[in-house]
Amino acid sequence: MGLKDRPSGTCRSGVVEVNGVQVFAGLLGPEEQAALVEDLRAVVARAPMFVPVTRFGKRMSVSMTSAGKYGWCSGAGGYRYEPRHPSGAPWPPIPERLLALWREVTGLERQPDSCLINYYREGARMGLHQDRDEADFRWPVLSVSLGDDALFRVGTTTRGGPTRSVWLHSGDVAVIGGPARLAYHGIDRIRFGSSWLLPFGGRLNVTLRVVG
Ligand code: MD3
Ligand code: FE
Repeated sequence: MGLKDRPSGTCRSGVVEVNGVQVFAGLLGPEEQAALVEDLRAVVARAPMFVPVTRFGKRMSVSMTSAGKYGWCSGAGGYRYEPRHPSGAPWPPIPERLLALWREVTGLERQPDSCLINYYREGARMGLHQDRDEADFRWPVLSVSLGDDALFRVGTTTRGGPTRSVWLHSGDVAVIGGPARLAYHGIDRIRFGSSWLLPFGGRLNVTLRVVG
C-alpha cells in the first residue's frame, strides 16, 4: 500500500514540528506497520539484536541491530559504523518498503546506506545525545516508530539547552534535517503495553541514514 492510498480516519494524523524535527503523526496505517514489522523480523533473523555498551562502559537498555552497507556499533574504541554485524557477517539489505518510504518522504535520489533498528523493552530509555558518527550532516535522518508510545525529547545543539517533548506513537514518521540534525535528543520512557503491534510489547524505532 502506498502512502497516498492509506486508510484515513483510523489514527490522528498531521505534521507537528518540534525544535526543527518534523513529525508526520499517523503517517503509516496499521497494515503498513504490520508489514514493516515482518520486514524487520526477517532482518533480525539474519542479524540478531545485541546490547551496545556506552562509552562509559555501561550496557544500554536498548537493543540494536542494523541493515544496509553500514551498521552502528559500540565498543572499547567508541561509537562507529561498521560494514559487519559483531558475528562477522555483512548486514542484511535494507527492506525495500523502507527505501520506498525514504524516497516518498525525503524526495531524495540518494538512498540511505544504513538502517538502525532500536528495540525498547519495558523500562528502556535513551539518554540525550547527538548523532554525529555520520560523515555528512547535510543528509537528513528518517525515523519510524512502531509499537508502544515513547516520550521523545529534543533540545538544541548545545547540551543543557532548552528541550521540548512529544509522544511518538506507532506509525509516526519523523524527519530530522537542517539545524535540528545536530540537536540533542533522546527517549525518556516508553508506555509499555500501550500498543498491540508487537506480540511481546515494547517499541521498535527504525532510523534511515546516509553514512558513507
Ligand atoms: C533528532 N533514536 O537511534 S529517533 C538514535 O526513538 C535515536 O530510538 C531515537 O536517537 C529512538 O540515534 C530517536 C528520532 C531521531 C533520530 C535522529 C535524530 C531524532 C533525532 C538526530 C538528530 C536530532
Ligand atoms: Fe539519536
